[in-house]
Amino acid sequence: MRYAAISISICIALAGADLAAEEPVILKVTGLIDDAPAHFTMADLRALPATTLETSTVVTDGVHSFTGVLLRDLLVQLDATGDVITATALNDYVVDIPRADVEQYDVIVGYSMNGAELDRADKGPLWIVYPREGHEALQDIRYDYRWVWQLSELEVR
Ligand SMILES: Nc1nc2c(c(=O)[nH]1)N[C@H]1C(S)=C(S)[C@@H](COP(=O)(O)O)O[C@H]1N2
Ligand SMILES: [Mo]
Repeated sequence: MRYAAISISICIALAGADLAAEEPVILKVTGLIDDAPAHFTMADLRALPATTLETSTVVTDGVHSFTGVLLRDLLVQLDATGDVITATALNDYVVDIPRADVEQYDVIVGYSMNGAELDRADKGPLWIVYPREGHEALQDIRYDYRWVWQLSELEVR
């Protein structure tokens, strides 16, 4: 009886591990938030209200449609209190994003481009996208640095 109970719990544990393997965490948020660290899978991000921006980028031709979560809303949802967000990418690229950027502009944590999920081998799975189309001030190298592709972590400071 006891062994049966143990093997059942092992089965449950393995089933849990399997589910976790199917849905990897793609974004970690740390620092000055309510309950750090916060972990998001793609499904978690897709469950939040989505925003779509039509914008040019510095690395592609023409205007593209990007969909993702407003960084402003994500920070509010997490009760973030800091003024700077340090963004880190899978390739260890790190840059500071002033929170004022996301208050002033609709900056998104983008997960799809032209309706297709961002490719991990390219700029995905997450890309910070600024609405540079229609905001001339954003067409500047200072902002280009903040378009973090392959985003993996945000630290609120
Ligand atoms: N993950 C990641 N994001 C990044 C960078 C990088 O090296 N890694 N470079 C930044 C810089 S310096 C610029 S100008 C823009 C465009 O960089 P790219 O032309 O190398 O794509 O992306 C920014 N985002
Ligand atoms: Mo750059």
